[in-house]
Amino acid sequence: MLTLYFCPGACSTASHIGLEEAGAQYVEKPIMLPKGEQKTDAYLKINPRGKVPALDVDGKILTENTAILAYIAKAFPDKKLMPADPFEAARGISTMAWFSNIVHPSYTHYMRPERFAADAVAQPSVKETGKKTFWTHLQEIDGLLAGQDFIMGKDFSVVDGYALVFYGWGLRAELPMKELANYTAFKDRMLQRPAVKKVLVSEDSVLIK
Ligand SMILES: N[C@@H](CCC(=O)N[C@@H](CS)C(=O)NCC(=O)O)C(=O)O
Repeated sequence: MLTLYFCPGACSTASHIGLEEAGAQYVEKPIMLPKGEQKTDAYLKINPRGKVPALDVDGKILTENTAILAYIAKAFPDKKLMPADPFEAARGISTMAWFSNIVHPSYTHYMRPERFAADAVAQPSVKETGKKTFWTHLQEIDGLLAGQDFIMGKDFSVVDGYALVFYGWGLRAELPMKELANYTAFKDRMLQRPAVKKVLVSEDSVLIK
């Protein structure tokens, strides 16, 4: 049995899309970050780091989008959610690691500057730098999509749901997302996918406003 712990609009949307694209049977457990539900004793028993997503697989917990998405792709091989070629599959993991380690934290600097500078005077600069850095990463993602439909090439993979999360965050940060023509076409292509649409509607995503 699979149970996904997620928050609408958070990076956990990537894992949510992965499960839906896999056609998996799973239970949804929303953890509302704005209400601090990630810090409750009950949730800290699931993920002591107090973060979403977490995926319960038959009573064992997997955290980190990169691992959850790699697991989903392996667990549902018929869906071909990662390239079959070992090098290409590793390249997919590499891109997700970059999303997780570099792209996501730049947005966190923008959203939560107080986590990076205790001095309130320094926080506006942390916020501004985070936003600028996030934008350069979005431009890089736009470049990755030049001449291809999906992040890994011509075929959809679990990496794509993760890439879509940052488009939505760019909209939230009021960045000029329309300037990113490849990324915008990709976002529109993703919205045509019934599984993606279902998740975004259920999460009341900024991507479908
Ligand atoms: N690298 C992790 C990042 C997880 C993460 O930072 N999740 C955020 C939501 S986007 C969270 O749960 N934040 C709650 C908090 O920091 O209190 C992943 O990809 O799963």
